[in-house]
Amino acid sequence: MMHVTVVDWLVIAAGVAAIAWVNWYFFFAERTAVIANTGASGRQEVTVVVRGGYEPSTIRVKAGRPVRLAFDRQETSSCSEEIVFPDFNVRKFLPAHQRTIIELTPPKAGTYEFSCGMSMLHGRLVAD
Ligand SMILES: [Cu+2]
Repeated sequence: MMHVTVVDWLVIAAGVAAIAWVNWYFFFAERTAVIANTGASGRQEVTVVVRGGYEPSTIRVKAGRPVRLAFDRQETSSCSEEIVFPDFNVRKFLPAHQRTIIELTPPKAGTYEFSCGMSMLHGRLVAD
């Protein structure tokens, strides 16, 4: 017969907590997703507030159509001073307390990550 120790229970509890956290994290990320507004030109527009992270951090767009992102940086913390879109070869400086426009077109459906220059803050464009 299997002998279950307190340590075993702690390992199991930690595993369950980790799974719950991952589920919550992705659920929360989906909940905070926004769908880009589409103007008459067909261009998709979103404002992203940069303050200790990206808000919203998940942006849903249509693939194959231009996206205009306005990064509104409301802090001076050096962490967020650069924005990087590796899939688009974009690396741009975001001046504090200003809006910086980045335009790109997701070529096909998929998830395109973006981050700060040190890869500490994360967001994503989800194109479908
Ligand atoms: Cu950073």
